[in-house]
Amino acid sequence: MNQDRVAVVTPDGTHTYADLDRASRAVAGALLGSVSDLSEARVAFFIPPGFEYTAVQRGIWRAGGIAVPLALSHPAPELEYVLRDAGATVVIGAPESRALLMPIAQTLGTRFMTSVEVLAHPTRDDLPHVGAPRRAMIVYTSGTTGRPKGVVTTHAILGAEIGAMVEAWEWRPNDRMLLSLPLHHAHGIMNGLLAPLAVHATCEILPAFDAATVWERFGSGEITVFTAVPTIYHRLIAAWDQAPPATQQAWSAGARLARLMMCGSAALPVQTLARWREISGHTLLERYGMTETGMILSNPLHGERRPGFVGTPMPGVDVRLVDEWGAAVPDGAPGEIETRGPLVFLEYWKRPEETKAGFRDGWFRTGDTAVRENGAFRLLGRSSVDIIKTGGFKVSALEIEEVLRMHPAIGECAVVGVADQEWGEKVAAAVELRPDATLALPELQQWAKDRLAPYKVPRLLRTLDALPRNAVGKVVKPDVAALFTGPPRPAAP
Ligand code: MCA
Ligand code: AMP
Repeated sequence: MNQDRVAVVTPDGTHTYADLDRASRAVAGALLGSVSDLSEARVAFFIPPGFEYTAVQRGIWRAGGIAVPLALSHPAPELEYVLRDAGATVVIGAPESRALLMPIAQTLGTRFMTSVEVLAHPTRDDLPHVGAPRRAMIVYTSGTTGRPKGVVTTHAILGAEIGAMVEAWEWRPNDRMLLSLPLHHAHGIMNGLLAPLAVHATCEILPAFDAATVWERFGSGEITVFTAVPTIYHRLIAAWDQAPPATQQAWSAGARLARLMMCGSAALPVQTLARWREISGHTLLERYGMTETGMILSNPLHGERRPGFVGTPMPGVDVRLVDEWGAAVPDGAPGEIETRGPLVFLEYWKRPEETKAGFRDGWFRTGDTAVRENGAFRLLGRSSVDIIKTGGFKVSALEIEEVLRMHPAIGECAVVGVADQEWGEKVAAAVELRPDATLALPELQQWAKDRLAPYKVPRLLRTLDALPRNAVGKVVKPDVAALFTGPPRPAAP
């Protein structure tokens, strides 16, 4: 491979594969110090999407460590939870994160290093041999049970997940990806960053999503591949609609030169797909995956992409639909998606019971329901009402409820997802107040944002005398959701 090829482009500059090799050997040298192998030590990192992120991620791997990406938007309690749960020995942060991370690191006895410091370290050549079965990454994802769980993948699993995408979507060295997703989740990390780098293509990385910047980059005609969540396409459509006609024309003309635009992480509304086709000329390729499984279903690169469908199994992936007892359902009948094969994660970090519960006869149970029609899968929903997808982020209603119960005005509460055009679902909280307490949404949001990631903060609030409950006193979530979609009810005094 020609090391002078461009690997990463950021607003600050252009970085070749040789630069990436050098920088990652520097990071590995800084992390290894006097040892020869990190031997799966967890190294967390809090770095904006860009070249430094990429170099630190590789450096951790080259030193034999497990990379634990942290979310830039998370407040201290969420970061502390991840660092503690992962047992991180080191956390690498951009210099401006020192004030946020240092106190947490001190509490936990974790070493804090700045990205500047590790990248300036002399490069190291005697790096350990890191075999495919080694653990490589832990990505935290919300589940039905309380706090987020660490999804562990090995180098072999990452390789299989990347290989399937490269094959299905025909990644080539002359591709240029535009990446505008956060890099603490699988969509951005795997589909956005690692797939293009695996074939020595170029990844153009934005520090954060911005609709006008994305359109300008499309307008250049240089971008060949793009991937995003439905909320991002919704925002891009809104930005296009507001632009002057000449700008619209230039943006659309450039976008047409791309070879592939993909969507996933949440259901793509058919109207978004249709409108995007009108303004960009692209029929979005919708695919389905999970942090635990990589990408397992995809519409075809060549051939018909059916609106509302997520296609057929990715290369090397087994997918089946089963009833509640694990028996295969016939075509046309709804069933839970189960999958097996080399892409499936190794384990939930330090949670053997939950790992075991996630599988049935060697098949991973996704919790998503689908139906197969003429060979292609159509998603119907999730088996748990307590999982909410908002802006492409998966959040746990139970986790949010646990935090909200700590609010002094809240006696009891129930959190649900409410359908929304822009966000897919919005986080909504129904609460029973304590005697004589009052609570307004802005006040609740202000309180919650110090404790929860921004996308877990409730966007809707109803205060009630009593939550809807069944005969045994259990809160009935569909009835709670109806509070937000039905006619407005008078608030509790
Ligand atoms: C942010 N805001 C929200 C949400 N997120 N409001 C409601 N629901 C949300 N989910 C608020 C912010 O706090 C802010 O409020 C206001 O919206 C505008 O913020 P802005 O900065 O414009 O929005 P943003 O923070 O940029 O978020 C929009 C986004 C983002 C770019 C669409 O949600 C995003 O990057 N989503 C991608 C998620 C993702 O990568 N998922 C992949 C998971 P205020 O102004 O009051 O502060 S992996 C996965 O699902 C699997 C593997 C798969 O299949 O891909
Ligand atoms: P995560 O845990 O963040 O990896 O999210 C995985 C979940 O995202 C899946 O279990 C699905 O519920 C959802 N998801 C991913 N892709 C799609 C899609 N194309 N349509 C609907 N839901 C999706």
